[in-house]
Amino acid sequence: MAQGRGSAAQAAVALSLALLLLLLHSELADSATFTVGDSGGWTFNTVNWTKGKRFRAGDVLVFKYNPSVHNVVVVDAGGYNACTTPRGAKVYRSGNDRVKLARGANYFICNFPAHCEGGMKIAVNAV
Ligand SMILES: *[C@@H]1O[C@H](CO)[C@@H](O)[C@H](O)[C@H]1NC(C)=O
Ligand SMILES: [Cu+2]
Repeated sequence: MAQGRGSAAQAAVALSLALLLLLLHSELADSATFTVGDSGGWTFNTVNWTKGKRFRAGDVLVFKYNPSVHNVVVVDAGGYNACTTPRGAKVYRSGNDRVKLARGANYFICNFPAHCEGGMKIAVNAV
């Protein structure tokens, strides 16, 4: 009897684990990876690349660029609109940066002189 109950409990645990893995898997399957600017990469006039795309929290943006002439700076709405870099802003400069989107507004600019003004900025709303 005791053994019967034991295996029933084990089966329940196994089932719960299986369900948990299934949930985790579907969460992962849900997240998408986007190459910013598509084949053109992260460059001037990328500002409208986001149009018509649907982003979710946890999706990954891949910024591909030549790091000797561009970078990726995480900014706020003010920094995005005015092309300015807030104090302490996170700067990526590898040339192949993967950035996970947070829920809500995510703003990125290149802060090399005049690049943001040249449309090297994106605003991404992740739901
Ligand atoms: C981006 O879209 C806006 C609004 O439609 C437009 O005025 C602007 O010229 C576009 N910029 C580029 C670089 O295509
Ligand atoms: Cu740039």
